[in-house]
Amino acid sequence: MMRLYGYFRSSAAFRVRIALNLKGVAFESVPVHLLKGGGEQFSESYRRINPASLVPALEDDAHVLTQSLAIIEYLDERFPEPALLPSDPLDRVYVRSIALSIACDIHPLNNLRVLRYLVRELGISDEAKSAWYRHWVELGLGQLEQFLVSAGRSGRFALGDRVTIADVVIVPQVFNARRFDCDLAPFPTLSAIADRCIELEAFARAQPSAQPDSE
Ligand SMILES: N[C@@H](CCC(=O)N[C@@H](CS)C(=O)NCC(=O)O)C(=O)O
Repeated sequence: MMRLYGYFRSSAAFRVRIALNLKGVAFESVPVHLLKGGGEQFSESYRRINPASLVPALEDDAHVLTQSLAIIEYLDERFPEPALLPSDPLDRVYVRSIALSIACDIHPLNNLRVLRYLVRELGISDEAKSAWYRHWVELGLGQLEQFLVSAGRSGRFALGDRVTIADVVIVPQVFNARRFDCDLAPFPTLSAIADRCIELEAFARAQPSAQPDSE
């Protein structure tokens, strides 16, 4: 059975849990507590699994896979149904560009290690840290909302009425934004997509509160 090293609140691990559930692939969750004792991601045993000290990592037999989007594409290649990447090249670039705008342009700025560095090394206050967080989320999601609206390609989900990799990445980011009290009113399309997704069992079962390590 595959083993997923993750943390209930990690949005990158959340993406992979959704993809595994959509594919109907059984997996064992191995919690890596990102805060306890300075962070279990820095332990020697976890660094042997992922030298980057980040979750998720997926173990498939003797292979350790890292980077949530690479893992999701691997799962899509190994378990083609239901496809998370559409077949048409223009559909593919569209959903990938949504996924990457979150995974590359929003999420890394607000990752735990970045927030920690701002507070511990640069000495910014908790209020300033929250302002930083909300700034990048609200800017990034605002631009993504605009992108979706101008493209006019969304239906129940980001691309029409079928779940794709775009939705798999949107949902955890919207969850995070809600957790950090970002104002989601300016992003009605993204919020509605996230609300429709979470009604699906594969998404609901992957959410932070449903994880064994949830606090
Ligand atoms: N680009 C990576 C990001 C992984 C990542 O940043 N994971 C976060 C949790 S969402 C983490 O492990 N943070 C630990 C830390 O910042 O120390 C991916 O998509 O897998």
